[in-house]
Parts: sequence; C-alpha cells; structure tokens
Amino acid sequence: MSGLSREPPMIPPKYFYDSHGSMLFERITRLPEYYPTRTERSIMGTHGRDMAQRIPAESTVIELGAGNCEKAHELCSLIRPACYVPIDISADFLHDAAQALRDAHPTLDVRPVVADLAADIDLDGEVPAERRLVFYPGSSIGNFEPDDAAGLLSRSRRLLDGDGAMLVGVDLVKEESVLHAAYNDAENVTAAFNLNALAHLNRLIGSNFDLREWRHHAFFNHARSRIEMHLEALVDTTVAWMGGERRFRRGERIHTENSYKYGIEDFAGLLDRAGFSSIVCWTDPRRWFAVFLAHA
Ligand code: AVI
Repeated sequence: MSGLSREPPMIPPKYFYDSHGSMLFERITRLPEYYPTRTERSIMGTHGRDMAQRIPAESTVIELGAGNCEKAHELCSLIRPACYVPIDISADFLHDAAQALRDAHPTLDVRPVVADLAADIDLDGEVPAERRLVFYPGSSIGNFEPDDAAGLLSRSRRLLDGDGAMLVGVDLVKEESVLHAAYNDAENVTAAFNLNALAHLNRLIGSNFDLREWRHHAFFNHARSRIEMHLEALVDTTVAWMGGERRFRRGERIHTENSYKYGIEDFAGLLDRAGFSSIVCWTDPRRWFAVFLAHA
C-alpha cells in the first residue's frame, strides 16, 4: 500500500468498505446528524414525478456504485425502467443485491456489471444502447477530486446516446456546524468507520496498526470546499506491513477521505464541461442537497 509511505501518508477511501465498513456506512446513513441520505430521499419524494416526466419510459437505468441496490427500488417505482444495470466493484455484494431486486420486481431485466468507476466502464453489448439513464445517487461524486469527478461525468456521458441522461445526487456547501456534525456524530459511528480502514488494511497487507493508538479527525476545509477525514496518531508509533514500515509521530495524520461540497452553479459547470446540456436541478427547502438531471 504505497499511500502509507507517501508524504503526507494516505489510505484511499475504498479501504473503508469491507463488510464491517459497509455495515457501518449503512448506520451512518441513518444517523440524525448525517443529513445527505435522507435529504436526497426527500427530494426524490417531493420532485420524483417531475423527474420521471423528463425521463423516457422503458429506459435502461445504469446505477454507478449500486452497492445493495436499495435506491433502485424507489427509482424503479418512479420511472419503471425496462432494464436495470447496477455497477459496483464488490462482486458478491452486487450479485446478491441484484437477485433480491429480481425477486422484488419480476418483470425487471437486471444485469449487474462488476467494474471500478475510476476506470473506463465497459458495458457488454447486450445492454440496450438507447434511452439510457446513468443514476449516481448518494453524493459519492463528492469523494472524487473535482478533476476526477469531471472525468467520471465525461465517461458517463460517453455511455449515452443522444436520448440518454444522467441523474446525480450532490451535497451542497452549507453552514460549517452542520457539515462538522455530519462527520463527527455523537455515537462515534463515523469514527468507527474511519478506524475500520486500519483493521481492513491489517488483514489485507499484514500491517500491525493498533487501533487504540489512532483517533478519527474530520473537519471542513473552506479553501477547498471539502470535508477531510484523517486518522491521527495518539502516540509515537511504528507500523510495519508486508514489504514496508513507517514511524509515525504523535499528532501525525493519515488522510483517508475527501468529501467535496459544491455550489449549484459549480456543479452545473462540471456537467457542462463533461458535455451535458439541458441541466435541471431540484433541491430541498434548506438547499442542503441537490439532484441534477443532465441530458447527453
Ligand atoms: C459515500 N460518501 C458519499 C460518504 C460521504 O459523505 O462522503 C462517505 C462518508 N464518509 C464519512 N461519512 C460518510
């Protein structure tokens, strides 16, 4: 894991998501302080019919980072797609979730694809090319650097014919106290989620991180408009792993995640740069979150 030897050290956020980490993330989405999931759901609830009217019937929904396919159930009842293509990096999780979706919607053609969103997405020729909707809910686009987010939007755009569109959830800039609380919850679930990356690495690369020697640290970086998550050493400590070793001073931090918060105009600009047009967006009354629909 080369990130541990970097200056400053980092662990990519994909290491949060072993099975325990995925369970902790699901708990995060239900925390009172973590507003994004429920705010996005409320926007879909309030404006779903308006969205559905702008999306062709019998479309093919391609969901990026579909995970447990939970959001597909709501979307499917809104727009009734003919085909649903969940894409995720975790094969086992994806195939189980796809089966559950088939059981719940017997007439829906479900075709899971295992792929890493950071690379080119290769949909096998069997996925219908017309009336595609790329669906990327949950504001995970914020976990990419803005240039990489623009790259992912461009690659999504390339999956679409002239009649295709993208529906994407985006977390917006807001009062710092609200952001801070969402990533520093009272029950310390986010702290456990962050620290779990170390336990995951211990299993994957044979490192000997002692989780008691590290603490969760998350703050809003105004200049870069992002929440940063770090793990901070509570003591001087040496960590060894297969093929490497590093000494950490007390107070030294490992950067584990960025979560960018956008302004509406800024994100519309990113969609525009990626070649999308006819961009519409819906927000909640507090303008904490936005769902964008952009056409190819
Ligand atoms: C997955 N992603 C949108 C979450 C976020 O808010 O950036 C991950 C997360 N990290 C800490 N809490 C939630």
